[in-house]
Amino acid sequence: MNWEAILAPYSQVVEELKVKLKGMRAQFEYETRHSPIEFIVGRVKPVQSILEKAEKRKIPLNRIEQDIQDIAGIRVVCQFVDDIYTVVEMLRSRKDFTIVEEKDYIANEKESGYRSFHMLIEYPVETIHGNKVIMAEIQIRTLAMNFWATNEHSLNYKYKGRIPEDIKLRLQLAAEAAFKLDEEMSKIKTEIQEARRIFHRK
Ligand code: 0O2
Repeated sequence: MNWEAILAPYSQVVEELKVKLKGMRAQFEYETRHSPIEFIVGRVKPVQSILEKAEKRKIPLNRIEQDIQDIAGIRVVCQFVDDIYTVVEMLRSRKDFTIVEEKDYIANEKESGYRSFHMLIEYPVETIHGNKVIMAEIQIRTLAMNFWATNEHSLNYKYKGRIPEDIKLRLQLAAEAAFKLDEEMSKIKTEIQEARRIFHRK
């Protein structure tokens, strides 16, 4: 398989979405006193991870583009939980892509303790062969949720998906602690935002 050719439109989508979301972030900074977006990252799933996911889920090679929905992935990281829903609303009102599915793992956290809001979109991109609709996954989470998920992801990698029970339990407790931190920070949100404004004026 010519992976470079297959993945080229996915890279294009990741780059376009990053530019657009960064544009939204900049506009928020000019026009309002607080941007709901802290930072944006994006990646195309490495070929090795695509093949591993396909094998795990018994997806044949000719179905990879349809059945693996996060080959193009964008992550939007926010300061506060309610910023996540502001971003979700903004994405829902956009006309440049179609939302296919939404998964709220904040209201319904995963058993692991994972929290994030996932949006699956269909994004039309122009290629040298014409228009192609590419599926992409946008993950929206707070800094605390991102800290937890990054660490849990590393442990999952280390233990090849079989994290020992005692560490699993610690991770679940850590997920609750991270969520509590988000809740506490939300309660003093106005204070924090004022402090950030004073700091940036200096
Ligand atoms: P990578 O390396 O991040 O690309 P499923 O995994 O079957 O529950 P599904 O249908 O693939 O879920 O989609 P879902 O639930 O939207 O999850 C896809 C992505 O969300 C994952 O991609 C992770 O990035 C993230 N994610 C979901 N659950 C967890 C979790 O418990 N812990 C962490 N750290 N991340 C999670 P990949 O392909 O697994 O991995």
